Parts: sequence; structure tokens; C-alpha cells
Amino acid sequence: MLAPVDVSRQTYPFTLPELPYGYDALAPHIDRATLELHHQQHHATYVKKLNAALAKQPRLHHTPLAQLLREADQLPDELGTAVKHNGGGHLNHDFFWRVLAPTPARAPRGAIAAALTTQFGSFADFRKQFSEAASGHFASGWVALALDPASAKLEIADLADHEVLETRGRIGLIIIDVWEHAYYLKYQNRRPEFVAAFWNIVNWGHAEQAFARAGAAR
Ligand code: MN3
Repeated sequence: MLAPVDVSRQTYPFTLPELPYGYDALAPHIDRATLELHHQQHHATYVKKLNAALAKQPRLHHTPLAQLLREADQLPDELGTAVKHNGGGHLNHDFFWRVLAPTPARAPRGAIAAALTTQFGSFADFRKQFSEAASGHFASGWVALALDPASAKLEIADLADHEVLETRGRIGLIIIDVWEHAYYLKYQNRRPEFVAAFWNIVNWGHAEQAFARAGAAR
């Protein structure tokens, strides 16, 4: 197993981490062609364009990615936009890859399972609400289950384009990419089928650990 790369702490020049599983590993839910294209072309291009945008900005070369994104609005227009689009694309894709796992998904356990039941009624009710948000999200973007560390409340976050949870002060637990490039080769316009398939490959172990770390930090 590869040591996980914490992309939020990466600094210039940014690099594309390997996937923590093979390109066939998520089939049939996410097929090899989609996963290869998504990782090697789409994600890789965000990394390349982020580096290109920052190449002539040496004062930003030691700033970690999460901080660059939090401070992007203070950068000159064109640079700020390039950082938000490409840096956000880099961070969200890395999060997405780690939220998926080839082993058949089980239900969440422990503290996060209890929190989902308390806040959404049941795990099934949470899944229904999240699926509706992901299926109904307008245009390109992401839908995440996030934790507000201040209130300890869970929320379903709708993110436009490549907006990241870090700029909202939220901690991400799971996330789904609802850009068309994430599913179009296999599912065409049937996004709800892709969202239904997503539940078979969610890595709840990863979410449980992130939830526990956030709890320990309070
Ligand atoms: Mn994508």
C-alpha cells in the first residue's frame, strides 16, 4: 500500500498522486476507461495548470494548497481564478479518490453512524437526501458530507465548479464528483444511476477516521 500523500499540504510544484487502487478496481461501478481518463487526463490537467499559473509567483511557492485556496480571493483576479479552479480541482479529486474503495461498501460504524442517525433520521434517510442532492446538483460540481467543527453538525454540502470545503471551514467526510466527465462514458445522461453505483464503493472506513480525528481535535 502506498503511503497516502496529503495533497492539502503539498506546495509548488504540485504532483499527481497515484491512485490507491488499480484502474479496474472500481468496476463495474466506475469502469476502467472512465477512471483512467478521469485520473490521467482530467485530474492531471488541473495539476499541470495549477503549476503553470504559479510558475512565475515565487512568493507562493511555499504556501500549502489548502492555504492557497483559503486565500485565493486575495490574489489578483486571473491568478485567483486559476488557483480556485485548478487547485480546487486537485484537492477535490484527491479527496474523491480516497473516499472510494474497491471492497464492497459496508454501512458506516461507530460515532459517525450515530451522528448520521441523529441528524438525518437513519442511514437510509441520509443516503436518500445525499443522493437527491447529487442527482439534482445543477451543472458541474461536487456534493459532500461535511462536518462543521464548531457546531459538530453534519451537513450535505453542494459545491459549485471546484469549490472546496476548506474555504467554508468544513471537514470533508465523503464526496462525489458530479461533473459529466466523472460518469458520462458509462452512464451518459443518467447521473442518478452513477450516484446509486457510488454507494457500492464508498470507503466508510476513511470517513470514520476523519470523523474521529475531528472529534479528537475539539
Ligand atoms: Mn472530476
